[in-house]
Amino acid sequence: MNRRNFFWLGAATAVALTCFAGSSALAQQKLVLKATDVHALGYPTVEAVVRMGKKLEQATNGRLSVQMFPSMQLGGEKEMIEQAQVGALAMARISVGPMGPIVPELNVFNLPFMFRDTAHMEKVIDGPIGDEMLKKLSDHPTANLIGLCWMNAGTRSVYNSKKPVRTIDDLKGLKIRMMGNPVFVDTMNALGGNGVAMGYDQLINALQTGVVDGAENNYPSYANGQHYRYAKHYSTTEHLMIPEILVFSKKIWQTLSKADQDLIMKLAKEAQQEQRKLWYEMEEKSLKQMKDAGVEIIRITDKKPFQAAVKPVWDKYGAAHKSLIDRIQNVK
Ligand code: GTR
Repeated sequence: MNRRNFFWLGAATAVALTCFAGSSALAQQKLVLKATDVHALGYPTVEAVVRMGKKLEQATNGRLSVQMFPSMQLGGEKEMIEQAQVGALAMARISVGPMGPIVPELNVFNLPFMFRDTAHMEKVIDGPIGDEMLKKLSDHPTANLIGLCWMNAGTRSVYNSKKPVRTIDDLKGLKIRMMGNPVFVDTMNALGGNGVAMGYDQLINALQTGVVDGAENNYPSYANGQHYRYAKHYSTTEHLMIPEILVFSKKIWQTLSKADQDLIMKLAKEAQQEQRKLWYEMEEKSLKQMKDAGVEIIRITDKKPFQAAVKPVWDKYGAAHKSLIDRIQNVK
């Protein structure tokens, strides 16, 4: 080897070494994954993601961690979805409610009285249909989100400030806030009320000022969100059972190694089961909180008139997804 070649070889090795050192330094670089939720610290969905973050930190010796922004600190669910889409945050725990307009198949979960009971819903999200729907979201060409896992959110029932709703006729004339997705406004209108689409972040104010007479949600959101302060009549209409979803920004996901992606997926599946336990505890705690606060809980045992009234909603939103609906209904 002459002197000149020797020089070039040396230079090339130096470049290669620098690149290697650079990429391994990059691999070792700490990454803080920002996560958000509309609910406060201690709420089952928030707690499950916080715990997932701790496990992630431990498994990677602190290289990957999760920073939680609870209580709508980064806005409502619409804003959360948008921020995850552009990579301004890594993880968002959102209801499937506002996801329907983005991935049409997901809207099937948003149909009123879709699931027979909680056990049915859990079987669907834990099974092949649940996996398929997460994949539908992850593969969606413009959603820019990865579906990590599902979470429980109980059943949603109507509450209002005006009067006890005992039958479907009592809903007439009530302005009820619904999540921002036409399927929900149509559902409330079909039930005889006036559905008003609004973000969760605006709801407490709207209840307080009388912009709406009421809303609909599960016990934990109603109790933790302090909605009972303004709307004391809670009627167990149980018209919606919508699972929640933990999404990851595709933009950030694509920068992660396969091993890190697999680890996050694994921990998310664990979070799905952990959240469920926390959920049932929180439901009980919330019901007690409601009773202590003097909420009038009206038990509606005959759901038939409510189910019959939403038939047009099924015709409008379900027709395009008949085979998926059949498969869900056949899950025993
Ligand atoms: C809650 C749910 C939130 C949000 C909220 C709403 O039950 O956990 O993600 O969707 O309802 O009504 O907007």
